[in-house]
Amino acid sequence: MKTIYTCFCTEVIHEGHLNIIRQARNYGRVIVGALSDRALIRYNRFPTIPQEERVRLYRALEGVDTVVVQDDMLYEDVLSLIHPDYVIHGDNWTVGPEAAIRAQVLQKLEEIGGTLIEVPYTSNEGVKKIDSQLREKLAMPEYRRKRLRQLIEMCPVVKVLEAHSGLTGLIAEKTVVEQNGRLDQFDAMWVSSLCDSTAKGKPDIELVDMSSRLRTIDDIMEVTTKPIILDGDTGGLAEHFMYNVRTLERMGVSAVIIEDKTGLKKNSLFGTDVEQTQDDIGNFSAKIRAGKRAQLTDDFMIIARIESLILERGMEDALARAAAYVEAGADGIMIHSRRKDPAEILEFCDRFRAQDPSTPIVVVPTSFNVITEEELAAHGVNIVIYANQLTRSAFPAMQQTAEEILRCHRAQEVDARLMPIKDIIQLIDEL
Ligand code: SPV
Ligand code: MG
Repeated sequence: MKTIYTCFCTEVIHEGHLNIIRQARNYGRVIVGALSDRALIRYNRFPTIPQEERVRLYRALEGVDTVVVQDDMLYEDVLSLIHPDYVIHGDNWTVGPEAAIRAQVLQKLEEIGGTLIEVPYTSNEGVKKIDSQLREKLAMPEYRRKRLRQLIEMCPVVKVLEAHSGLTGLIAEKTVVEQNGRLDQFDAMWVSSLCDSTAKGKPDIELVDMSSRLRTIDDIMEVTTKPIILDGDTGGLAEHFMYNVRTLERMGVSAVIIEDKTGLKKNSLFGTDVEQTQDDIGNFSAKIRAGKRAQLTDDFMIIARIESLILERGMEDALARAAAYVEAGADGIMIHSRRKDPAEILEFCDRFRAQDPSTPIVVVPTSFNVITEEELAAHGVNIVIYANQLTRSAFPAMQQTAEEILRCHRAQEVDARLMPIKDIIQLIDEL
């Protein structure tokens, strides 16, 4: 008997999936691939039920003979393994980033002598409703909050993009690229103090207060589902930090990163060009402990940021602080540097990993931008934050447009490089 293969990544079975199975049965034994969690988070959307449960869900469907796990969004390995006579898929993958996956399936089928069957994609009100309900579920605080910890477990490296508004949040949420057939996207968002302040035309000195920062977070949360890491600056007074931890946790923020500075905080990228004071280990550890005491769930993370390299206090100081902050309960360590050469960051990561194999390490490669995510992961880094590149790309574009309109006394000259009006009015999905 012939075999037919299809890959599912859903956690709710709707008419469209049942139609695929119904059609597949006409060709032979039906094998369903369950896309693994690891592959799913890059391909589509974050799973709210574990891989094993999805396997059970598919296995229980009438007409399904076998379920296998497909561990890569490309079909190469799974098709080599099961050699099906047919692959069946909806016809919605002929355009967009998924087209590359389809092309690769066609190539593989030619090699193994199989045929691709495409059926009209089912899109109706019921299917759209299920889709939007799944998105809403992911936006709920209890799902969003724990997702950062889940990502750290699942991914070789968690990739985080800065967001300071609904619009930048949408870019972090929705940007997907296809490269060599594989799709890629960001995992989480960083609410940067620098960019949140800059967007408000204010300096990055803890002047934009927590109420305003929470408002920014809320704007982002309204339109996204990905987890949020807040740049919590110094965390303020320990007594205030405790209340803020509760608030952030309740909102569904996944982590706050606080830096071991005290007094008037200035942006770290100024380094020693401006006066900045590092907190002492005892005080800062007490703040971490206070935050951890206030925390109610196991999901939320308090990450300690070490400024020793920024303030040129040396590697030994940075490592001693890392050990002390972990001892105080920090759920992760962020190490920062403003050198172009990543050597000191890598030395810290190697030496910290030798003393602590599991506490997550976070880096912000703004200055040391030559290094790739993969290289950082090889030195034990878990989270990479692209902290300000969106703001730095938007500002010059806007400034150039403003200057050119002034020079030309009209807007025609700038129009060619602008987003078409028809695209901007359709940019935001309506309910
Ligand atoms: C921020 O994005 O506000 C940060 C990272 O704190 S840095 O600007 O590099 O200090
Ligand atoms: Mg900051």
